[in-house]
Amino acid sequence: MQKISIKKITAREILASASYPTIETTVTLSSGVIGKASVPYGVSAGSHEASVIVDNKKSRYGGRGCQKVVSNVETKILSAVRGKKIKNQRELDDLLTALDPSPRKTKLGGNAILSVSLAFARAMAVEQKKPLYRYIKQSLQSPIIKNRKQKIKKLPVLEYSIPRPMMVVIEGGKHGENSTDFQEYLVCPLKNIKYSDSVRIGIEVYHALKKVLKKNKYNTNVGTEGAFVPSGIKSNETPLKLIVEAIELAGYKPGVDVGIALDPASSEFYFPGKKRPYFLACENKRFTALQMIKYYEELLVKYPIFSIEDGLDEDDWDSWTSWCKKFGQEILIMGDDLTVTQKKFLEKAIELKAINSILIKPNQVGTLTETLNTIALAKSSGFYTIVSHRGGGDTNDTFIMDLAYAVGSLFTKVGPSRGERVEKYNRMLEIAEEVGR
Ligand code: 2PG
Ligand code: MG
Repeated sequence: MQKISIKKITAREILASASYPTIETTVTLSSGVIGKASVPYGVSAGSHEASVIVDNKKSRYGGRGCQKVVSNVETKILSAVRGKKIKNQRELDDLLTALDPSPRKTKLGGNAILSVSLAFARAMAVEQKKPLYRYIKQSLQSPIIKNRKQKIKKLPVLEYSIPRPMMVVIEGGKHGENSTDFQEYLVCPLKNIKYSDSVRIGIEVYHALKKVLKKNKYNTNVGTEGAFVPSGIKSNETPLKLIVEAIELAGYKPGVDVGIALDPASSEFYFPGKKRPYFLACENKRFTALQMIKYYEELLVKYPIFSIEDGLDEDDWDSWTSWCKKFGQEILIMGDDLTVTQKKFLEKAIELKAINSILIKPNQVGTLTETLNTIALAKSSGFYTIVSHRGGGDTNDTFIMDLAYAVGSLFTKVGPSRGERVEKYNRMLEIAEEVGR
Protein backbone atom coordinates (compact mmCIF):
# COMPACT_ATOMS: atom_id res chain seq x y z
CA MET A 1 0.00 0.00 0.00
CA GLN A 2 1.22 3.48 -0.85
CA LYS A 3 2.52 5.56 2.04
CA ILE A 4 0.93 8.87 2.82
CA SER A 5 1.83 11.67 5.19
CA ILE A 6 -0.01 14.17 7.33
CA LYS A 7 0.41 17.76 6.22
CA LYS A 8 -1.65 19.58 8.80
CA ILE A 9 -3.80 18.99 11.91
CA THR A 10 -6.10 21.58 13.39
CA ALA A 11 -8.40 21.20 16.37
CA ARG A 12 -11.09 23.26 18.03
CA GLU A 13 -13.35 23.30 21.01
CA ILE A 14 -16.96 22.50 20.10
CA LEU A 15 -20.04 21.87 22.24
CA ALA A 16 -21.19 18.32 22.94
CA SER A 17 -24.84 17.42 23.49
CA ALA A 18 -24.85 18.18 27.23
CA SER A 19 -23.43 21.64 26.43
CA TYR A 20 -19.95 21.15 27.77
CA PRO A 21 -17.05 21.37 25.35
CA THR A 22 -15.35 18.55 23.55
CA ILE A 23 -12.79 18.46 20.77
CA GLU A 24 -13.17 18.36 16.99
CA THR A 25 -10.09 17.66 14.90
CA THR A 26 -9.32 18.01 11.20
CA VAL A 27 -6.47 16.10 9.58
CA THR A 28 -5.13 17.16 6.18
CA LEU A 29 -3.12 14.58 4.24
CA SER A 30 -0.24 15.40 1.91
CA SER A 31 -2.62 14.93 -1.02
CA GLY A 32 -4.79 17.76 0.31
CA VAL A 33 -7.59 15.40 1.36
CA ILE A 34 -9.15 16.23 4.74
CA GLY A 35 -10.95 14.22 7.41
CA LYS A 36 -12.79 15.54 10.45
CA ALA A 37 -13.95 13.86 13.67
CA SER A 38 -15.23 14.82 17.10
CA VAL A 39 -15.22 12.71 20.23
CA PRO A 40 -17.88 12.21 22.91
CA TYR A 41 -17.54 11.83 26.68
CA GLY A 42 -19.51 9.77 29.21
CA VAL A 43 -21.31 10.91 32.32
CA SER A 44 -21.22 7.54 34.08
CA ALA A 45 -17.79 6.70 32.76
CA GLY A 46 -15.91 3.64 34.03
CA SER A 47 -12.96 4.51 36.24
CA HIS A 48 -10.49 2.62 34.03
CA GLU A 49 -11.40 4.45 30.80
CA ALA A 50 -8.93 6.47 28.74
CA SER A 51 -8.80 9.97 30.17
CA VAL A 52 -10.93 12.90 29.08
CA ILE A 53 -8.65 15.83 29.83
CA VAL A 54 -10.33 19.15 30.55
CA ASP A 55 -8.75 22.49 31.42
CA ASN A 56 -9.80 22.64 35.10
CA LYS A 57 -9.86 26.42 34.72
CA LYS A 58 -12.89 27.40 36.77
CA SER A 59 -13.39 30.68 34.91
CA ARG A 60 -14.34 28.84 31.69
CA TYR A 61 -17.22 26.33 31.51
CA GLY A 62 -16.78 25.60 35.22
CA GLY A 63 -13.40 24.02 34.48
CA ARG A 64 -14.63 21.84 31.61
CA GLY A 65 -13.08 23.71 28.70
CA CYS A 66 -11.01 21.76 26.18
CA GLN A 67 -8.33 24.30 25.21
CA LYS A 68 -5.55 22.16 26.69
CA VAL A 69 -6.32 19.14 24.49
CA VAL A 70 -6.81 21.37 21.45
CA SER A 71 -3.32 22.68 22.07
CA ASN A 72 -1.94 19.13 22.63
CA VAL A 73 -3.23 18.16 19.18
CA GLU A 74 -1.93 21.25 17.43
CA THR A 75 1.52 21.20 19.03
CA LYS A 76 2.71 17.92 20.56
CA ILE A 77 0.79 15.52 18.32
CA LEU A 78 1.22 17.50 15.12
CA SER A 79 4.96 17.93 15.53
CA ALA A 80 5.39 14.20 16.20
CA VAL A 81 3.50 13.00 13.14
CA ARG A 82 3.79 15.77 10.53
CA GLY A 83 5.58 14.67 7.37
CA LYS A 84 6.12 11.07 8.57
CA LYS A 85 5.39 8.44 5.94
CA ILE A 86 2.42 6.41 7.20
CA LYS A 87 1.26 3.19 5.58
CA ASN A 88 -2.01 2.62 7.34
CA GLN A 89 -4.19 3.28 10.37
CA ARG A 90 -2.16 0.97 12.56
CA GLU A 91 1.06 2.90 11.88
CA LEU A 92 -0.53 6.22 12.79
CA ASP A 93 -2.16 4.80 15.94
CA ASP A 94 1.11 3.17 17.01
CA LEU A 95 2.78 6.57 16.73
CA LEU A 96 0.01 8.14 18.80
CA THR A 97 0.09 5.52 21.55
CA ALA A 98 3.90 5.75 21.72
CA LEU A 99 3.53 9.49 22.36
CA ASP A 100 1.44 8.74 25.45
CA PRO A 101 2.05 5.24 26.81
CA SER A 102 0.40 6.02 30.18
CA PRO A 103 -2.34 3.46 31.00
CA ARG A 104 -5.18 5.96 30.66
CA LYS A 105 -3.57 8.35 28.15
CA THR A 106 -3.35 11.02 30.79
CA LYS A 107 -0.35 12.78 29.28
CA LEU A 108 -2.03 14.03 26.11
CA GLY A 109 -5.63 13.04 26.80
CA GLY A 110 -7.59 10.11 25.38
CA ASN A 111 -9.90 12.72 23.85
CA ALA A 112 -7.01 14.44 22.01
CA ILE A 113 -5.54 11.18 20.71
CA LEU A 114 -8.84 9.65 19.59
CA SER A 115 -9.84 12.78 17.69
CA VAL A 116 -6.68 12.52 15.58
CA SER A 117 -7.03 8.77 15.08
CA LEU A 118 -10.65 9.06 13.85
CA ALA A 119 -10.06 12.16 11.71
CA PHE A 120 -7.14 10.37 10.04
CA ALA A 121 -9.40 7.36 9.35
CA ARG A 122 -11.96 9.62 7.69
CA ALA A 123 -9.29 11.28 5.57
CA MET A 124 -7.85 7.91 4.54
CA ALA A 125 -11.27 6.64 3.52
CA VAL A 126 -11.66 9.67 1.23
CA GLU A 127 -8.09 9.25 -0.04
CA GLN A 128 -8.82 5.63 -0.93
CA LYS A 129 -12.24 6.53 -2.34
CA LYS A 130 -14.03 4.13 -0.01
CA PRO A 131 -16.95 4.44 2.35
CA LEU A 132 -15.67 4.75 5.92
CA TYR A 133 -17.01 1.32 6.92
CA ARG A 134 -14.97 -0.32 4.19
CA TYR A 135 -11.82 1.48 5.26
CA ILE A 136 -12.42 0.39 8.87
CA LYS A 137 -12.98 -3.21 7.81
CA GLN A 138 -9.73 -3.21 5.94
CA SER A 139 -7.95 -1.76 8.99
CA LEU A 140 -8.66 -4.87 10.99
CA GLN A 141 -5.44 -6.79 11.37
CA SER A 142 -7.06 -10.19 11.31
CA PRO A 143 -10.29 -10.96 9.53
CA ILE A 144 -13.23 -10.84 11.90
CA ILE A 145 -14.76 -14.21 12.49
CA LYS A 146 -18.51 -14.30 12.71
CA ASN A 147 -20.29 -14.10 16.00
CA ARG A 148 -20.18 -17.55 17.52
CA LYS A 149 -23.63 -19.07 17.37
CA GLN A 150 -23.66 -19.69 21.07
CA LYS A 151 -27.15 -20.48 22.20
CA ILE A 152 -28.61 -17.58 24.14
CA LYS A 153 -32.08 -18.76 25.08
CA LYS A 154 -33.72 -15.38 25.22
CA LEU A 155 -32.17 -14.11 21.98
CA PRO A 156 -33.71 -15.94 19.01
CA VAL A 157 -31.52 -14.44 16.27
CA LEU A 158 -27.77 -14.33 16.75
CA GLU A 159 -26.69 -13.32 13.30
CA TYR A 160 -28.01 -10.14 11.75
CA SER A 161 -27.12 -8.91 8.31
CA ILE A 162 -26.60 -5.45 9.81
CA PRO A 163 -26.40 -4.33 13.46
CA ARG A 164 -29.84 -3.94 15.02
CA PRO A 165 -30.96 -0.94 17.09
CA MET A 166 -30.69 -1.34 20.85
CA MET A 167 -32.70 1.74 21.71
CA VAL A 168 -32.67 3.41 25.12
CA VAL A 169 -36.30 4.28 25.94
CA ILE A 170 -36.16 5.02 29.68
CA GLU A 171 -33.20 6.47 31.52
CA GLY A 172 -32.41 7.05 35.16
CA GLY A 173 -29.31 6.82 37.32
CA LYS A 174 -26.79 9.49 36.42
CA HIS A 175 -28.61 10.14 33.14
CA GLY A 176 -31.93 11.20 34.62
CA GLU A 177 -32.47 12.81 37.98
CA ASN A 178 -35.17 11.62 40.38
CA SER A 179 -35.85 8.52 38.29
CA THR A 180 -34.81 4.86 38.56
CA ASP A 181 -31.50 3.62 39.97
CA PHE A 182 -31.00 1.59 36.80
CA GLN A 183 -29.47 3.80 34.15
CA GLU A 184 -31.06 2.44 30.97
CA TYR A 185 -34.01 0.38 29.75
CA LEU A 186 -33.70 -0.51 26.08
CA VAL A 187 -35.89 -2.04 23.39
CA CYS A 188 -34.54 -4.14 20.55
CA PRO A 189 -36.45 -5.28 17.49
CA LEU A 190 -35.36 -8.92 17.32
CA LYS A 191 -36.29 -10.16 13.89
CA ASN A 192 -33.86 -10.23 11.03
CA ILE A 193 -35.86 -7.81 8.91
CA LYS A 194 -34.97 -4.84 6.74
CA TYR A 195 -32.92 -2.35 8.77
CA SER A 196 -35.32 0.52 8.17
CA ASP A 197 -38.16 -1.63 9.53
CA SER A 198 -36.22 -2.44 12.68
CA VAL A 199 -35.62 1.28 13.30
CA ARG A 200 -39.30 1.99 12.64
CA ILE A 201 -40.42 -0.67 15.12
CA GLY A 202 -38.09 0.64 17.85
CA ILE A 203 -39.34 4.19 17.34
CA GLU A 204 -42.99 3.09 17.27
CA VAL A 205 -42.50 1.45 20.66
CA TYR A 206 -40.81 4.64 21.93
CA HIS A 207 -43.81 6.72 20.82
CA ALA A 208 -46.25 4.20 22.31
CA LEU A 209 -44.33 4.38 25.57
CA LYS A 210 -45.00 8.10 25.73
CA LYS A 211 -48.73 7.35 25.70
CA VAL A 212 -48.35 4.64 28.34
CA LEU A 213 -46.34 6.96 30.60
CA LYS A 214 -48.94 9.71 30.24
CA LYS A 215 -51.74 7.28 31.02
CA ASN A 216 -49.91 6.28 34.18
CA LYS A 217 -49.40 9.94 35.16
CA TYR A 218 -45.66 10.02 34.61
CA ASN A 219 -43.95 12.98 32.94
CA THR A 220 -42.50 12.44 29.49
CA ASN A 221 -39.43 14.67 29.61
CA VAL A 222 -36.34 13.19 28.04
CA GLY A 223 -32.83 12.76 29.45
CA THR A 224 -29.30 12.98 28.09
CA GLU A 225 -29.85 10.13 25.63
CA GLY A 226 -33.27 11.24 24.40
CA ALA A 227 -35.10 8.56 26.41
CA PHE A 228 -37.92 9.27 28.89
CA VAL A 229 -37.06 10.08 32.50
CA PRO A 230 -40.20 9.34 34.54
CA SER A 231 -39.60 11.20 37.78
CA GLY A 232 -40.77 9.99 41.14
CA ILE A 233 -40.78 6.36 40.09
CA LYS A 234 -40.68 4.05 43.09
CA SER A 235 -39.29 0.86 41.66
CA ASN A 236 -36.74 -0.29 39.12
CA GLU A 237 -39.25 -2.88 37.96
CA THR A 238 -42.03 -0.45 36.97
CA PRO A 239 -40.41 0.66 33.67
CA LEU A 240 -40.38 -2.97 32.56
CA LYS A 241 -44.15 -3.24 32.99
CA LEU A 242 -44.62 0.03 31.12
CA ILE A 243 -42.34 -1.05 28.29
CA VAL A 244 -44.12 -4.39 27.85
CA GLU A 245 -47.39 -2.46 27.65
CA ALA A 246 -45.86 -0.10 25.08
CA ILE A 247 -44.58 -2.97 22.93
CA GLU A 248 -48.10 -4.43 22.86
CA LEU A 249 -49.73 -1.06 22.26
CA ALA A 250 -47.46 -0.57 19.25
CA GLY A 251 -48.76 -3.89 17.90
CA TYR A 252 -45.77 -6.15 18.63
CA LYS A 253 -45.14 -9.26 20.69
CA PRO A 254 -42.82 -8.78 23.67
CA GLY A 255 -39.90 -11.19 23.50
CA VAL A 256 -40.76 -12.28 19.96
CA ASP A 257 -40.76 -9.10 17.89
CA VAL A 258 -39.16 -6.83 20.46
CA GLY A 259 -36.90 -7.73 23.38
CA ILE A 260 -35.75 -5.71 26.36
CA ALA A 261 -32.20 -4.96 27.51
CA LEU A 262 -30.98 -3.30 30.71
CA ASP A 263 -27.96 -1.26 31.62
CA PRO A 264 -28.21 -0.79 35.37
CA ALA A 265 -24.68 0.79 35.34
CA SER A 266 -24.44 -0.67 38.81
CA SER A 267 -21.06 0.86 39.70
CA GLU A 268 -23.10 4.02 40.25
CA PHE A 269 -25.07 2.42 43.09
CA TYR A 270 -22.28 0.29 44.51
CA PHE A 271 -20.75 1.37 47.81
CA PRO A 272 -17.59 -0.67 48.47
CA GLY A 273 -16.81 -1.69 52.01
CA LYS A 274 -20.48 -2.08 52.95
CA LYS A 275 -21.91 -5.44 53.98
CA ARG A 276 -24.60 -5.02 51.35
CA PRO A 277 -22.86 -2.70 48.85
CA TYR A 278 -25.59 -2.47 46.16
CA PHE A 279 -28.08 0.22 47.15
CA LEU A 280 -31.27 0.82 45.16
CA ALA A 281 -32.32 4.23 46.47
CA CYS A 282 -35.72 4.48 44.81
CA GLU A 283 -36.77 1.23 46.52
CA ASN A 284 -34.60 1.76 49.61
CA LYS A 285 -33.10 -1.73 49.27
CA ARG A 286 -29.55 -2.84 50.01
CA PHE A 287 -28.14 -6.01 48.48
CA THR A 288 -25.08 -8.23 48.51
CA ALA A 289 -23.88 -9.28 45.03
CA LEU A 290 -25.74 -12.58 45.41
CA GLN A 291 -28.94 -10.79 46.34
CA MET A 292 -28.47 -8.40 43.40
CA ILE A 293 -28.19 -11.41 41.08
CA LYS A 294 -31.33 -12.87 42.64
CA TYR A 295 -33.12 -9.56 42.01
CA TYR A 296 -32.17 -9.76 38.30
CA GLU A 297 -33.25 -13.40 38.22
CA GLU A 298 -36.75 -12.44 39.33
CA LEU A 299 -36.93 -9.82 36.58
CA LEU A 300 -35.68 -12.34 34.01
CA VAL A 301 -38.51 -14.70 34.87
CA LYS A 302 -41.16 -12.02 34.51
CA TYR A 303 -39.97 -9.96 31.51
CA PRO A 304 -38.49 -10.60 28.05
CA ILE A 305 -35.05 -9.31 29.04
CA PHE A 306 -32.30 -10.79 26.88
CA SER A 307 -29.33 -8.64 27.89
CA ILE A 308 -27.97 -7.06 31.08
CA GLU A 309 -24.97 -4.73 30.88
CA ASP A 310 -22.92 -3.79 33.94
CA GLY A 311 -25.29 -5.67 36.23
CA LEU A 312 -22.51 -5.72 38.83
CA ASP A 313 -19.81 -3.27 39.87
CA GLU A 314 -16.78 -2.73 37.62
CA ASP A 315 -14.37 -4.19 40.21
CA ASP A 316 -16.59 -6.95 41.61
CA TRP A 317 -14.99 -9.55 39.31
CA ASP A 318 -15.69 -12.72 41.30
CA SER A 319 -19.40 -11.97 41.42
CA TRP A 320 -19.38 -11.46 37.62
CA THR A 321 -18.04 -15.01 37.22
CA SER A 322 -20.88 -16.55 39.23
CA TRP A 323 -23.40 -14.31 37.45
CA CYS A 324 -22.17 -15.40 34.02
CA LYS A 325 -21.95 -19.06 35.02
CA LYS A 326 -25.58 -18.98 36.03
CA PHE A 327 -27.07 -16.90 33.22
CA GLY A 328 -24.53 -16.89 30.38
CA GLN A 329 -26.58 -19.42 28.37
CA GLU A 330 -29.77 -17.49 28.80
CA ILE A 331 -28.98 -13.82 28.23
CA LEU A 332 -26.17 -11.51 27.15
CA ILE A 333 -23.99 -10.70 30.16
CA MET A 334 -22.33 -7.57 28.93
CA GLY A 335 -19.31 -5.66 30.18
CA ASP A 336 -19.05 -1.90 29.76
CA ASP A 337 -17.45 -0.17 32.78
CA LEU A 338 -16.04 -3.61 33.53
CA THR A 339 -14.07 -3.93 30.30
CA VAL A 340 -13.87 -0.32 29.00
CA THR A 341 -13.14 -1.51 25.42
CA GLN A 342 -9.60 -2.41 26.51
CA LYS A 343 -7.88 -5.63 25.60
CA LYS A 344 -6.30 -6.13 29.00
CA PHE A 345 -9.67 -6.08 30.76
CA LEU A 346 -11.24 -8.26 28.10
CA GLU A 347 -8.41 -10.77 28.57
CA LYS A 348 -9.17 -10.82 32.28
CA ALA A 349 -12.89 -11.28 31.55
CA ILE A 350 -12.11 -14.20 29.22
CA GLU A 351 -9.88 -15.83 31.81
CA LEU A 352 -12.45 -15.41 34.58
CA LYS A 353 -15.40 -16.31 32.30
CA ALA A 354 -17.06 -13.13 33.50
CA ILE A 355 -19.05 -12.06 30.41
CA ASN A 356 -20.29 -13.31 27.02
CA SER A 357 -20.57 -9.92 25.30
CA ILE A 358 -18.88 -6.54 25.38
CA LEU A 359 -19.93 -2.95 24.81
CA ILE A 360 -17.60 -1.02 22.53
CA LYS A 361 -16.91 2.72 22.87
CA PRO A 362 -13.79 3.96 21.07
CA ASN A 363 -13.23 6.79 23.55
CA GLN A 364 -12.84 4.30 26.40
CA VAL A 365 -9.58 3.15 24.85
CA GLY A 366 -8.35 6.05 22.72
CA THR A 367 -7.49 4.95 19.17
CA LEU A 368 -9.30 3.17 16.35
CA THR A 369 -6.66 0.43 16.18
CA GLU A 370 -6.95 -0.40 19.87
CA THR A 371 -10.74 -0.49 19.50
CA LEU A 372 -10.39 -2.93 16.59
CA ASN A 373 -7.92 -5.07 18.55
CA THR A 374 -10.43 -5.45 21.37
CA ILE A 375 -13.22 -6.27 18.94
CA ALA A 376 -11.06 -8.87 17.16
CA LEU A 377 -10.23 -10.55 20.46
CA ALA A 378 -13.87 -10.47 21.55
CA LYS A 379 -15.07 -12.05 18.35
CA SER A 380 -12.38 -14.72 18.21
CA SER A 381 -13.33 -15.62 21.78
CA GLY A 382 -16.97 -16.06 20.78
CA PHE A 383 -18.20 -12.86 22.44
CA TYR A 384 -20.81 -10.57 20.96
CA THR A 385 -19.97 -6.91 20.39
CA ILE A 386 -22.37 -4.00 20.77
CA VAL A 387 -21.09 -0.58 19.64
CA SER A 388 -22.40 2.30 21.75
CA HIS A 389 -22.97 6.04 21.92
CA ARG A 390 -22.04 8.06 25.04
CA GLY A 391 -24.64 9.31 27.46
CA GLY A 392 -22.92 12.38 28.82
CA GLY A 393 -21.94 14.45 25.85
CA ASP A 394 -22.20 12.98 22.40
CA THR A 395 -21.78 14.83 19.13
CA ASN A 396 -23.27 14.62 15.65
CA ASP A 397 -20.33 12.48 14.59
CA THR A 398 -21.63 9.14 13.27
CA PHE A 399 -18.31 7.27 13.19
CA ILE A 400 -19.55 4.53 15.53
CA MET A 401 -22.21 3.42 13.03
CA ASP A 402 -19.63 2.79 10.31
CA LEU A 403 -17.57 0.98 12.92
CA ALA A 404 -20.52 -1.18 14.01
CA TYR A 405 -21.32 -2.19 10.45
CA ALA A 406 -17.67 -2.81 9.55
CA VAL A 407 -17.10 -5.26 12.41
CA GLY A 408 -20.48 -7.00 12.29
CA SER A 409 -21.62 -5.76 15.69
CA LEU A 410 -24.77 -7.50 16.95
CA PHE A 411 -26.47 -4.27 18.04
CA THR A 412 -25.78 -0.56 18.29
CA LYS A 413 -26.79 1.12 21.52
CA VAL A 414 -28.12 4.61 20.72
CA GLY A 415 -30.90 6.80 22.15
CA PRO A 416 -34.14 7.27 20.17
CA SER A 417 -34.34 11.08 19.94
CA ARG A 418 -32.21 14.28 20.02
CA GLY A 419 -30.19 15.36 17.01
CA GLU A 420 -26.92 13.67 17.96
CA ARG A 421 -28.71 10.29 18.34
CA VAL A 422 -31.02 10.31 15.31
CA GLU A 423 -28.07 11.41 13.19
CA LYS A 424 -26.52 8.04 13.99
CA TYR A 425 -29.61 6.07 12.98
CA ASN A 426 -29.80 8.15 9.83
CA ARG A 427 -26.22 7.20 9.00
CA MET A 428 -26.96 3.49 9.47
CA LEU A 429 -30.09 3.87 7.33
CA GLU A 430 -27.83 5.29 4.63
CA ILE A 431 -25.35 2.41 5.00
CA ALA A 432 -28.23 -0.10 4.93
CA GLU A 433 -29.48 1.37 1.69
CA GLU A 434 -26.01 1.33 0.18
CA VAL A 435 -25.41 -2.33 1.04
CA GLY A 436 -28.96 -3.47 0.36
CA ARG A 437 -29.97 -4.55 3.87
C1 2PG B 1 -23.29 3.57 29.27
C2 2PG B 1 -23.20 4.92 28.63
C3 2PG B 1 -23.94 5.08 27.34
P1 2PG B 1 -22.14 7.03 29.64
O1 2PG B 1 -23.15 3.44 30.50
O2 2PG B 1 -23.42 2.58 28.60
O3 2PG B 1 -25.28 4.85 27.39
O4 2PG B 1 -23.34 5.97 29.48
O5 2PG B 1 -21.69 7.42 28.30
O6 2PG B 1 -22.71 8.14 30.43
O7 2PG B 1 -21.04 6.33 30.40
MG1 MG C 1 -23.11 1.14 30.28
